[in-house]
Amino acid sequence: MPTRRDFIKVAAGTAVGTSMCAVLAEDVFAMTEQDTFEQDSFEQDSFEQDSFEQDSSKIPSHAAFGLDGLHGEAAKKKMFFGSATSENRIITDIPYRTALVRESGIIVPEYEMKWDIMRPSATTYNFADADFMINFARQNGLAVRGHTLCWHRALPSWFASTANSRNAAQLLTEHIATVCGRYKGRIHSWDVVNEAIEPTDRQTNGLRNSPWFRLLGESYIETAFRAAHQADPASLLVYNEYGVEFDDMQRSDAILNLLRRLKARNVPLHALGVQGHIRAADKAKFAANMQRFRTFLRDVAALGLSIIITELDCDDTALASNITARDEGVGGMYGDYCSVVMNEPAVIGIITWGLTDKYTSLNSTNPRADRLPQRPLPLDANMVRKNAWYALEYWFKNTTQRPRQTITSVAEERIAPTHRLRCVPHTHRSECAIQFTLERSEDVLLRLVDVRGQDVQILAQTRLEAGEHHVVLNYAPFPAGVYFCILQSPSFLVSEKILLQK
Ligand code: 9MR
Repeated sequence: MPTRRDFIKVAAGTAVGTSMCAVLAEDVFAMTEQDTFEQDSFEQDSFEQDSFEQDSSKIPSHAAFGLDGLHGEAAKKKMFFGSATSENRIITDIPYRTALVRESGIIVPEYEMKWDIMRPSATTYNFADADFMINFARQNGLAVRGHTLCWHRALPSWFASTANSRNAAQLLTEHIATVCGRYKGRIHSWDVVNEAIEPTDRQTNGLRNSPWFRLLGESYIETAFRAAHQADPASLLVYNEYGVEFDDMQRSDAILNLLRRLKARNVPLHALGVQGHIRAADKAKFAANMQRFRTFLRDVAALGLSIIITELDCDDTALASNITARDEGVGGMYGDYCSVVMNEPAVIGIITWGLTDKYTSLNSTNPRADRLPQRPLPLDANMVRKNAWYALEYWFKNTTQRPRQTITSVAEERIAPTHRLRCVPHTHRSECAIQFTLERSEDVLLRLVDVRGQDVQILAQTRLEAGEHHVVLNYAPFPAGVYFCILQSPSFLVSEKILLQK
């Protein structure tokens, strides 16, 4: 997995400008206000503070902090929308990152919080990648789901030879205390235990014959939840599972019974995560099982649990090559799926497993026979919204409002970064006044991108001192329309939508 160091190498070789190129990889994250870099001077002449204040009211507030994507729609119903993501994509792909921040209110690290990344050895931790994700989220007003504290996959190579029945409980509780403790108060919900049921393994209660089960028996599940609650009492604790949408009821019955046993023992468990890995091939099967799926969700809700759709994507391997037909097939499946889950008040949010087809893990786990990339997600590889996106939007618009927003703080936090970036167009002179404030001396990149996330102009790339900065964009050469102004540094990224009119 690429590290922050890789990012800087990429940045130095490509998009980031001259002053940053001189900075050695290791130094960027360690730079302090004492560092001396030449500072390009910004144009300040034609910027008028008064007119800035006056004009800023014309910008619709929801657009100004990125609530005009799917999360914005979800939030109107006190729900949330988010997606799985990872460090490398965030760092290297600006159009993607712009789309991520625009569409999501919550993110989940696809790799960075798994044992194989966090635990180089039985006694050490790697927090760098998870820290990056948490900091990125915080700086962009996004909530974070933690994934995952206890799973039979993604275990480090030392695990099999080191863990035994005498030390396994200690290993698990120590890991959870350390990781949950470190991120206490910053995680909306933790996938505490992932995929513990597999009836075909023929173990007691339909439990999966996982390393954790072999070492500790069923008690590992309770142990994990209690440890997570102790370390981070404010986090919503989730049992996360797949394969409940259409089965012979063996899986869903086993899951429901596990949830019942946990609740009966007063285990701190707050929600079921329904992964939602669906396949376009299963359209008829899904329709035939809809009622059973609905009943399952209601039975879960009857236990007093919330439900989060945690990993939605739609495998398109069964569909012919034609892109339009595939997008319609996948979008149709999203619609069918939403017609069930959005109608259940216990379902509080939807997370897709990736946001864009560009980074779906399905191409490696289940490649298409024709070798074309799969199209399972709401945005295509160019960040253009597809049928699946519109299906989600439709259902967020048409679902009933949930009683309580579980990530209220996101909407508030999203406002904060905009204090650092404000853009006010002056139509009569085709200029846009851009103002931002830096809390400390940083290397910044300020750019104008179009609605597809393509660069239109680099406005500044330099190291700047702490304080307020002004830039004037002359947009006379560009067509009128909607653009995004993006300000980024190694420690934050903020964007603002601007309507440039002439
Ligand atoms: O999408 C993830 C894939 O890239 C990883 O290689 C794999 C192992 O870490 O995990 C995948 O994500 C899984 C998630 O963590 C749990 N539910 C099933 C997901 C898809 O396999």
